Amino acid sequence: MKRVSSGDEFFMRRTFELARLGAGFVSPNPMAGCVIVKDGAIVAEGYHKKFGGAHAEISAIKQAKSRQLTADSMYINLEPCVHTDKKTPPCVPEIIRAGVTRVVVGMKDPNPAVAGRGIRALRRAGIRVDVGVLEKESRELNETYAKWIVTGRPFVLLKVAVTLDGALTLKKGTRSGFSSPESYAYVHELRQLYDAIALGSESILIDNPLLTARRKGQRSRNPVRVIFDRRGRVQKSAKVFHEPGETLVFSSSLAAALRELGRRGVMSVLVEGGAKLAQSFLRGRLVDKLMVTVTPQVAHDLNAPRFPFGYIRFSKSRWEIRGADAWFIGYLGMEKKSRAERDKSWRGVH
Ligand code: AOF
Ligand code: ZN
Repeated sequence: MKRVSSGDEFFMRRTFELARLGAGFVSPNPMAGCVIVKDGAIVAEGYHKKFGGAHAEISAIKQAKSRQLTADSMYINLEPCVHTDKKTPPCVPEIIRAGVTRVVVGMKDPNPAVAGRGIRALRRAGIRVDVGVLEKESRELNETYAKWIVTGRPFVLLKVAVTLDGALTLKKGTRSGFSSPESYAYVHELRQLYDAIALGSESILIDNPLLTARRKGQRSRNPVRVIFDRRGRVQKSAKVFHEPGETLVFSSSLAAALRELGRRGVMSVLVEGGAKLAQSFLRGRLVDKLMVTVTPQVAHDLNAPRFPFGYIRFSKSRWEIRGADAWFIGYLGMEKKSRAERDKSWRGVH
């Protein structure tokens, strides 16, 4: 039985804030945050700071000990680990030793090496464990990790910006940045969150972008830049090759490239453009999540190119407002149509 109070949700939200401080530095581990509560107040906090470093629970326990406080409850967005044969010792024995009497967990660890074993081990030690507080939010926080740890392939987010009338540029044959400053700031957050940014050769040739993560006042790291260039058109002089961080060029199929990235521990890919690459990802059913930034401007030209969505179907979706823009966020559902029907819907979009 789950007994959840609004206090539980408050403390769980704090674990998300802490977990996010590790964004971009912990992959391919999950983001994890932990708070220790005594008599209804937070007495210690911790988060997973970098890959190979201490887990969130261990940092929080250390902080509580340094303040000579004992814990009664512990909140953590992800089930504590029990498995060995990894970089750090398992958390469960430390939690038991710390004398915690109740553990509140956002979600089960989808890692097949954990998958409920951590929860069972805590319960066997007589600790009350409540699982599933803000579970939906916990899952979204680590959605890229969950896909990669289970399938070995990276989670793919496709991001597109369009005008109110669905155009990709204001005028045919031009490139125009039309999103709001708030949307641009969020794109840099996404670049921090995702392990890799992917672009087609066309975008490199036309825009010559930097593809770095630039956030004001926070530590940033650059994602791996991935360029899909089947015809070898991108020159070594392109700016992406001269920025800090790694740049990989693939001439293979997208599916093969994603498998290779997954093998290298890249658990998430942000596809930023252009329209042709986006279409190939959608067509190959390689997209997990789609974000469309809609700006309150209309194209100056009825011939401005439109986004070639083809036939897609969303399993879940929502809108978020950032500055003047509305962001559509949708998850791609499993196709019910046959392959032939789907291909028919794609015909004519090139
Ligand atoms: C936790 N707390 O803060 C994290 C967990 O190689 P290691 O020792 O860092 O272990 C990585 C695995 O531990 C990872 O695949 C996932 O199952 C879990 N991550 N667990 O209790 C944390 N980051
Ligand atoms: Zn752990």
